[in-house]
Amino acid sequence: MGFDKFLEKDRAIILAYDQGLEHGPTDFNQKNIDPSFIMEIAEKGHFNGIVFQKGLAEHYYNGRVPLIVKVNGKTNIFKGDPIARQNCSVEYAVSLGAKAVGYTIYPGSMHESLMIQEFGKIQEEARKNDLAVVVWIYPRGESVKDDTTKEVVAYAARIGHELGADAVKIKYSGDPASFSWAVKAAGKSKVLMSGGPKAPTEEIFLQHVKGVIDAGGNGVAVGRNVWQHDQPLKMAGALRALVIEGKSLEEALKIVKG
Ligand code: FBP
Repeated sequence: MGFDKFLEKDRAIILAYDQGLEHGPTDFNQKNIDPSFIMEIAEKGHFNGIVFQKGLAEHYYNGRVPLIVKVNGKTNIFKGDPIARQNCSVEYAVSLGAKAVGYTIYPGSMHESLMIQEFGKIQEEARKNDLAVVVWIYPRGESVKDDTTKEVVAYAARIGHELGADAVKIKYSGDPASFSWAVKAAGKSKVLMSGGPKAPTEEIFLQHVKGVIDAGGNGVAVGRNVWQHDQPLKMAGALRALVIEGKSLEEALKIVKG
């Protein structure tokens, strides 16, 4: 089943670019607002996968990097307990060239059951179409006070595993020891760290990535820390060094600053 197409030595660096829907153009500058620029980073930076919503996949996907079509999403205009509903069928994702579908669940939201139910159908549909399933699990809403504690992050990972995801995309819990509990909780699902806003320094971001690998995680599915960087391909090189090649933080920093 599934996620092997995205793995290299059991690891993966995935480039996420659905922020135009999730956050709006506020994340973008003159260059990275253009999805062709991101497609080029994914290819030249040797990413193992790229994430697009269907609209971008229709116009910009070039077939040269494995595609994950995100099949749900939401804007950040509404501020209540979050819900993101399906906007693309599995069948249509296949027609766009997808090798996986992506779906976000917000456990803790008052709407979590709708997303869990909807994801259940998508997961089964994906299995019939031999597509991998990646689930973004972001505990969020009134009931969630801190989404990066050891227990909350491990719970997120376990939810993905219980629901049949091949890979779970979760937040970093702050250190390798606590994150290794999430990796355990994820069982046979692969574990990818979600990036978040551009970190104050490259070192902070890359330290987190190294922590994920040290904890036994499989890699990252990140966006802003790559395509908001002045030199996205250097950041891609640093990620590849840490995640795929198992290099040290010092070596990765040399690449990104070099
Ligand atoms: P980033 O590395 O840019 O944070 O991307 C990861 C991601 O999961 C995107 O796929 C998604 O658009 C975004 O984060 C959602 O961010 P949030 O819901 O935390 O605002």
